[in-house]
Amino acid sequence: MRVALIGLPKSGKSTLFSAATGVAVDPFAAPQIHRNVVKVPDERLDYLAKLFSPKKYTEATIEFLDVPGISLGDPGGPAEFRKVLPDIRMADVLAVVVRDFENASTPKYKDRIDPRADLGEVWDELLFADLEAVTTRVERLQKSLQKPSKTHDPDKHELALLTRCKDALESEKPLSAVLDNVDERRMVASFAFLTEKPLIAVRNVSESRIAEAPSPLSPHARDNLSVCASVEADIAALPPDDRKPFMADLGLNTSARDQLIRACYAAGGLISFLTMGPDEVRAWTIAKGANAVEAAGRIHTDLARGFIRAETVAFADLVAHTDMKGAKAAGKVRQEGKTYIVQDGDILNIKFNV
Ligand SMILES: Nc1nc2c(ncn2[C@@H]2O[C@H](COP(=O)(O)OP(=O)(O)O)[C@@H](O)[C@H]2O)c(=O)[nH]1
Ligand SMILES: [Mg+2]
Repeated sequence: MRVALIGLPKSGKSTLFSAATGVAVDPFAAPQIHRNVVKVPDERLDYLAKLFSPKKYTEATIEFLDVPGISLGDPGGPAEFRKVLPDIRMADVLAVVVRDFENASTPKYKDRIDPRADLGEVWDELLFADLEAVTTRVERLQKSLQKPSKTHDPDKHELALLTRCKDALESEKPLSAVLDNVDERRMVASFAFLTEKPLIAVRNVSESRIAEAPSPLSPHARDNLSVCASVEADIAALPPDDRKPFMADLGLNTSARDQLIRACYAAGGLISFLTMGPDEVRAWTIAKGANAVEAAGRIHTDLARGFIRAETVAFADLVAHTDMKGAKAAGKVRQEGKTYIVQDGDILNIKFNV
């Protein structure tokens, strides 16, 4: 999964990126995209590792992108935004970071601290970017439809759909509300529309409000987080064993990094399944709703091609009965077929034949 941290300038995107990845960003470097792949911490893997002492321990991964601020009021701002748009379009989830912190040494955007208005401004840019892409394509299709061509029928079909998209965007509706079936989404997939992507609002609060409960900032956000990015970046820079006590002192249960990862999985409609054995314990990311063959294919195409069945046990059942032997004795190990919908935390052993 790829997550883009976006927002207005100086909202704390790079600071949150550091908190999420542990990678420091030079505040004086020229604006550019930073990327880092993070291992997704998973306590379930720790349990499995104790059972097997495996040779390899492989977490799922998530990639974070720190994208320079959207600053369209500035001269050159729109051009800068266009430059980073293709990278934002590659993301599966957008996390919009908005400023809600006091800091005398950080100039305020438009001389205000107004997270709701800031998020609204970013949202408008996302709508506008999609509208621009749709309009360009609509005009091209209208032109080509005036002449006979081999693609007349599919073009007409696409034009009808994109016209609906254009109408929606013009009345400030996101495309996630327009594209309501798989076929339509597939038809426009190559546009990688921004308002079709799940969005998370991250309110970056002052140190004094660090343990504040999140409150919704926009009806368009699937989830809302409230974090103090600067403290969280300090936490991420500590040796792992020192983090918990430091957080406890601040009244924090979950780090911004873990909150963000969890929210991205949920908003992105993703789950993990696990595999285990003496060679490797491993977590794999798949879409919620994926079946056993799709899960097998995630591991290796051979496993999907030669799929016979998936020996399955829920992680919670394994723990309740200590190990595989106990789970088997309790009748908790199931033999599932191709159409079985994999659940978060399922431990799979794919039986296959190629
Ligand atoms: N007090 C305070 N300052 C912050 C916080 N988050 C970021 N800053 C400061 O705000 C400035 C801009 O942050 P940065 O992450 O570079 O913003 P970006 O432009 O969105 O990447 C930096 O000087 C940060 O140290 C925060 O939670 N509290
Ligand atoms: Mg930055």
